[in-house]
Amino acid sequence: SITSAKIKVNGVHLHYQQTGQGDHAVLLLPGMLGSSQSDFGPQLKSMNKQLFTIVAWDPRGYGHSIPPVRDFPPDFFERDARDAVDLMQALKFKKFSLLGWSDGGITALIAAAKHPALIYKLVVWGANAVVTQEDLKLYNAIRDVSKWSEKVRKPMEEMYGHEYFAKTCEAWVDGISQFADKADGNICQHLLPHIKCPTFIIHGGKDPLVPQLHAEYLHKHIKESRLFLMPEGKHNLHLRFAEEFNKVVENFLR
Ligand code: TYC
Repeated sequence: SITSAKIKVNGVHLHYQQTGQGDHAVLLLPGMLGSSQSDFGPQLKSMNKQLFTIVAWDPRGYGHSIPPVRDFPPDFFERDARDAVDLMQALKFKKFSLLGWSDGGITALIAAAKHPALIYKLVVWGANAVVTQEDLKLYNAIRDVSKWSEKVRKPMEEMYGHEYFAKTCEAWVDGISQFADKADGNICQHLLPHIKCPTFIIHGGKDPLVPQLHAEYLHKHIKESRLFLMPEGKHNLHLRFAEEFNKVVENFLR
């Protein structure tokens, strides 16, 4: 069974889902505007519950962790990283692995770099440590949510209502674009050398949102990392190819 609960962390009532009885605790971190419910159905359902205790969280301002309204100060990824680690500590997990998708991958990279003693292993996919000029164009192409595909837009509008969804998407584009003004478009590249845990980087060969150079960059700068390409995968490879994704991730974690 999958339980759903809230716990107060850093002044915010964070929502999470939890399943499994394994000794190995893992936290699943969703992408921009994502939540445990929208982003991790196949992982909560099908990952091995004897081996793992699986927690999936809704970052503040996303999913069912509202209020607060989501905002994007310059340190929003660091804030998410602190919330994520503090959530797992509040739930009494001493050491755990992080599985982060896209923005959740960035959060996981920062958390692993800042808390090496707490993180056992790290898995990221569709993540990036820098923002390039090309990325800026891609971000601006999704600013207007009426241009999103029906398939991706509908669950978001059901979760948030049209107005919150549209506003938060625009705020996200402005928020992530802030990094392009920094030297080298840095988000967390300076932290990558501090990641000491075994790291598994997955990338979809057909990801239209995050160019493959980001995965290669992460692999180059994270010492204990392995890069795995899913040639047919797009950005949502863990949903579209859930069975293969779960299998390779479980093999890496065990
Ligand atoms: N980072 C977003 C996420 O967390 C996905 C995304 C990447 C959106 C690039 C737009 O141009 C973009 N799911």
